[in-house]
Amino acid sequence: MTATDTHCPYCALQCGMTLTPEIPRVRLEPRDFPVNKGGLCAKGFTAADLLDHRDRLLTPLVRKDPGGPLREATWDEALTRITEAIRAAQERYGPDAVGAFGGGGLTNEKAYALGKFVRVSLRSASIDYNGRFCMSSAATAANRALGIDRGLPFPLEDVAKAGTVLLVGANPADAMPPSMQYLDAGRENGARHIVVDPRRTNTAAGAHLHLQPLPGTDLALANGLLHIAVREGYVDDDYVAARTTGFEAVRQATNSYWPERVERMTGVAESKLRETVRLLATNGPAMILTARGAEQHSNGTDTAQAYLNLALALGLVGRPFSGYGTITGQGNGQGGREHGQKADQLPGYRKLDDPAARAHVAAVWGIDPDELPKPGVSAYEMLDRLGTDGGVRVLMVLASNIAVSAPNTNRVLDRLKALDFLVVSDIFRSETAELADVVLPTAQWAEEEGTMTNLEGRVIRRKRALPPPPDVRNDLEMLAELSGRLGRAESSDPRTVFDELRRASAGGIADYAGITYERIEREDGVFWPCPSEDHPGTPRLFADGFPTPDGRARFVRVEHRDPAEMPDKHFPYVLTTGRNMQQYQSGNQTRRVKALTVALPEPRAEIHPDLARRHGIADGDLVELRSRRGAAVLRARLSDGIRPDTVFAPFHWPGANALTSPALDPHSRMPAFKACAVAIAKHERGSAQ
Ligand SMILES: Nc1nc2c(c(=O)[nH]1)N[C@H]1C(S)=C(S)[C@@H](COP(=O)(O)OP(=O)(O)OC[C@H]3O[C@@H](n4cnc5c(=O)[nH]c(N)nc54)[C@H](O)[C@@H]3O)O[C@H]1N2
Ligand SMILES: Nc1nc2c(c(=O)[nH]1)N[C@H]1C(S)=C(S)[C@@H](COP(=O)(O)OP(=O)(O)OC[C@H]3O[C@@H](n4cnc5c(=O)[nH]c(N)nc54)[C@H](O)[C@@H]3O)O[C@H]1N2
Ligand code: SF4
Ligand SMILES: [Mo]
Repeated sequence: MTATDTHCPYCALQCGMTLTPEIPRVRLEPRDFPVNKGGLCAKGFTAADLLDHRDRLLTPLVRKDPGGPLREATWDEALTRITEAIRAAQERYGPDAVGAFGGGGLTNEKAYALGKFVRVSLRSASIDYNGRFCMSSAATAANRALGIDRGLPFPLEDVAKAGTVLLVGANPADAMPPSMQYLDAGRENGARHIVVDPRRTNTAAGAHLHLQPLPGTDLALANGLLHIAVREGYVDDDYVAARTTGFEAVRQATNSYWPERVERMTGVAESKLRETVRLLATNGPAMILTARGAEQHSNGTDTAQAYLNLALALGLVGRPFSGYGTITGQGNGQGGREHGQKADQLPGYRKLDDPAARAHVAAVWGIDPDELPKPGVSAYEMLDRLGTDGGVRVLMVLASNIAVSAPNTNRVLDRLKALDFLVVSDIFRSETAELADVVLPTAQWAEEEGTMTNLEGRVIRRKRALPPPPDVRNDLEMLAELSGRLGRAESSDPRTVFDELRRASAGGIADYAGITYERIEREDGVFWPCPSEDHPGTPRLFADGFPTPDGRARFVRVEHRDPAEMPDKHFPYVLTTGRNMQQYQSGNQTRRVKALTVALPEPRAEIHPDLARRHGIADGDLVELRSRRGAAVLRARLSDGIRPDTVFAPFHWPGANALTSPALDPHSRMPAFKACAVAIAKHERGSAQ
């Protein structure tokens, strides 16, 4: 049988793999693609196990009576119910009462089609997606500072050439194992890596320095590093003068972040702060990379901004093997935030409130610009208002399992139950699908064509290696059919949709106009912006200038703020949440892979032995964590690698997000997944979750 070159279904590394259909199963082999160079993690290696998994959804499901069970149905019945629900809600409450929640795992074509479906076929403003929970803070900060949000402004291979890398709230050893080859190569050549993480992760364990701050104090840390850089004469004055604006206000703001004070605020020793600055400034080329640990806070945008300020002051951005980047997470986390499934956005990273952007996209879509809705509200705000006056009454969820992954899930579950009608498109019956009125079975990655944009901004091809099961459709087909029933014909052919996306993005920030399926194939991916077919694409940004009105990068003054919720007498510890190597996101896929659940069968809360002792907890005991919003039971894993005032819980199972705080960053509307206050107690009976 023929082999098909494609990419992993999971994270933003988008490791190359080859699939060969065989009887009875598909053979999956790693591929020598420029990003993974033959490497795969345990999730990638086992991804094909889900193609013929017995839990797979094979027909639409419909709930005939409220409270009754989900039963198998035909596509016609399912889609008829959906169109009826849409019409009824829009007649009664207006167009915005029907909304969609998308995902950063969707191909560019599907993300684009979903945004267009909501704006044009539904005429609704109500759309947002799980990237709001993921990338939004770093994206907002990069847009402010650099005029563009491309997670890494350079290929990943540049990391190997950096002399110093500062990783803030990033654990690639677990989140993107094959990417470690670049850090390892750097280290072999004498590079110094500094990891900022409240836990001694596998990434931190291999680094030259590990800074272990209290969660939520990364902004103070960055301002403290800049303070030292100013005092010790490390600021690149020529670069600052020639290529930036706004430094003076930032310099003044950092005056009060003297090292002793920053040590008190963060818990990081002054000597380590000084060593970090010295390495960044003198052991170049130097890079600063942030990920969710720094960004998923009620001050996440300003925190990312503070690291951008530091990178600009040291003259790193736009120099070879240097700069600032954010490590994008989901498979299409980058492309998914460029083409219109975000509440305020049109394709090509255009803004929905920009008249010129509206005119351009409306012309491609063949409508009047006035017919385009206004920007809608962000993900958690939309969820928080489901079923209320002015809120969404009929919600379509594609590629997200919000019942597990949204913050404050007890509230979100209440709101989902208050909907008139919930539609979920998924591969499996997720916790969210269990609440739906209609569940639509969708094709998996190996069964569809499309493009994805990886963490480097490299647009790559997802290719079909085998057909989906007979009664399973992909989301493009589903959206086109639904749109047709609502009176507007749309294509379900990925190439046709991609060509339309190219036109819609032309001239925008994320310009895909010159990218074709053939070029992607020939060139091992094409980096955007790529405005014409004879343009080589842009692997590296900022060498000559910034896409801001005056061509300069902007410093933005930022000040430390305490996390929205601080520990107190009743909830004395900080809970932070994140990832384990063997599970992916809400776990709806990876909890069904035997090899992965054998390796990690249940959620484990990481607790320092001192804290455990205080509460009579031994390794392997069940513990109950409680916050103001809910409780969760997890298995204790004692580790002296975590701060004694901090508990870490993975969110791959229901539970962690019953605890988390929905406090939103004021700029990005990112929830504070990485810091809330909890109490802990030994749990005597029952099982984890
Ligand atoms: N195995 C696996 N890999 C994944 C995923 C997955 O679910 N599983 N998901 C993918 C996605 S969508 C994403 S977004 C990426 C995320 O990739 P990462 O951001 O690397 O992963 P996280 O575990 O969320 O957070 C990283 C680290 O931040 C630390 N941290 C917590 N609070 C703070 C804090 O206040 N300050 C600092 N400095 N650090 C803190 C945590 O201890 C954790 O080690 O991973 C991608 N890869
Ligand atoms: N406490 C806490 N919560 C977090 C985070 C954290 O660090 N801590 N991280 C946040 C982050 S960074 C992220 S990215 C989110 C992720 O959380 P979710 O958005 O829940 O991500 P997934 O679990 O990947 O959900 C994707 C769903 O879509 C299905 N799916 C896969 N491909 C397709 C497709 O092509 N079409 C359709 N229709 N369905 C598909 C999968 O089976 C799965 O059910 O969680 C956020 N929540
Ligand atoms: S690192 Fe990411 S893309 Fe690579 S195999 Fe693992 S999950 Fe897949
Ligand atoms: Mo993410």
